[in-house]
Amino acid sequence: MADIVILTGAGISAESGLGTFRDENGLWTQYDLEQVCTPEGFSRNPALVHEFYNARRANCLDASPNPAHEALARLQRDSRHEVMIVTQNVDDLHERAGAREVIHMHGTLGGALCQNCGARWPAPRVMDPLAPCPNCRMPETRPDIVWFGEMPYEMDRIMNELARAFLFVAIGTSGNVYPAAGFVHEARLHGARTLELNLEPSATSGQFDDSRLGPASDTVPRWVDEMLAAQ
Ligand code: BV8
Repeated sequence: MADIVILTGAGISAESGLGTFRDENGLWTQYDLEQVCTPEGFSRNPALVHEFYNARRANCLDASPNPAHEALARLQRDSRHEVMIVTQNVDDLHERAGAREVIHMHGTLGGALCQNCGARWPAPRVMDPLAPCPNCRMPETRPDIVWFGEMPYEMDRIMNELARAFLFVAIGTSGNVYPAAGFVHEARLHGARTLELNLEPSATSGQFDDSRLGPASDTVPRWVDEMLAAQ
């Protein structure tokens, strides 16, 4: 069980070159969320959705973890506390920085799912809407990503960890999307201290005990150094 729960969002991967969603020229200014991030959008135009995620999968392969990802992996490795990382991100930069057991509550670009039979397998670099599912052969494959209106993964486990943690830290998230944006409330309900590390104030900044503004590649290593020096 974790003593420290860390929630990350697109902002932690921004300095690795991966787009955020709601910053200026963010992903939601280039694509219509309804068309590429909802089950309805997928059934209307699966080719557009695969194009959107194929582009992000390619970006992800070209990207590298930044000092913020590396600092969190160091905290997990060197802290005497149990540290759990829950991410809204679908990239694998936490893992490539050495983090362990990362919970991807919104799924991953590296996963594929069959809409027809529920089979899961590692996603190819480029997913094709006409490709048959390796299990049921139906051409209903999709990225294993949680879209709006779909239940995020591992919610029970996340809520259990929030109920026990003494510290909740949110990094690089605008606090617009639920249930992730509600985690700070959940943590406070159970007496945890709460810290936000973000480039600018988020929609939930007022709910955090402490908030440090700045780029994650600067604020996260600094915070991790403090945590490790204090133990
Ligand atoms: C659910 C997929 C229930 C992966 C995403 C009406 C109808 C239907 C649903 C709802 C509704 N009203 C509310 C809802 C719930 C809905 C929701 O919250 N909508 C919002 C918009 C109001 N949520 C859902 O639908 C969720 N599911 O509720 O299910 C249910 C119950 C029972 C049974 C079934 C279902 C599902 C939510 C997941 C949706 N999937 N994406 C992908 O494509 O990547 S959401 C998308 O936004 C991403 O996943 C991302 O994780 C998420 C949040 O974005 P952020 O990570 O915060 O990124 P953002 O750009 O917003 O912010 C970046 C931040 O970083 C900024 O603050 C910026 O300042 C900062 N930053 C930038 N640079 C840096 C930095 N910080 C530090 N350093 C830097 N360098």
